[in-house]
Amino acid sequence: MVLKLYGTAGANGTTRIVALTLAEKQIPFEMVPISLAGENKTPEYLAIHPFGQVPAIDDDGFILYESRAICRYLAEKYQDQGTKLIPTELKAKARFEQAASLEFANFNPYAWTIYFEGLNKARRGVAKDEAAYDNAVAQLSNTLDVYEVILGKQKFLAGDEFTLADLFHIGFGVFLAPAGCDLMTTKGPNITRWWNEINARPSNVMLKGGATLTSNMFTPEALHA
Ligand SMILES: N[C@@H](CCC(=O)N[C@@H](CS)C(=O)NCC(=O)O)C(=O)O
Repeated sequence: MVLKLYGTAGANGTTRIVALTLAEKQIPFEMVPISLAGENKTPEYLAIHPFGQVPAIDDDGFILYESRAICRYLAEKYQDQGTKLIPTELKAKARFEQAASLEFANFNPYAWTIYFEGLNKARRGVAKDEAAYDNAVAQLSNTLDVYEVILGKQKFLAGDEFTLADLFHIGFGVFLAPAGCDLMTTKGPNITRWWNEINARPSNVMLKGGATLTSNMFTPEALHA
């Protein structure tokens, strides 16, 4: 049975990183769009994801939720297919886990707050909490000061190869500029080089263009069009 991806049709945020992983690994999938206007809280969907969130997958009866766990599972299951997203050598893998932890602890909380305060609330006509937004920008700026040093010594966050640790940044990183925060392209030349490169992964370019996430959309032809 083909893998089912439950997510938002616009492939935003956490759905985006699973979609990008499917594309990088060239894994066939069926897209099951879930509307966050209530479809995610139905008993049927809660049986798949007990928190009523997206994304989730059903891989031939194996249900998994939490976007980063899904990406790791897919990268390891299809280790020899497509882009190698998790190193196998012990120390390289440890460096990957180090970089993935940085994203989760030192990048995502601030990027998410900037998105939520600066873009999500604006779209809903709700006033932004200026203090929360400014604090998140200041914290993200501190994180990026360190990224600038790391990326001055290596091409990507876990070393010289692109990994899931870089890919995880794309989910909410793409929302920063539309939310009024230009740090990814103004903070330093090494961050700009890195961000421009990962942001230009062909699957992300397709989704940034506003494409609706559909089953098996990442054919080699579409990715290299
Ligand atoms: N830690 C979870 C977060 C998932 C999450 O927050 N998903 C959002 C969409 S990006 C959602 O489903 N929101 C609806 C809700 O929480 O009710 C993951 O990475 O999968």
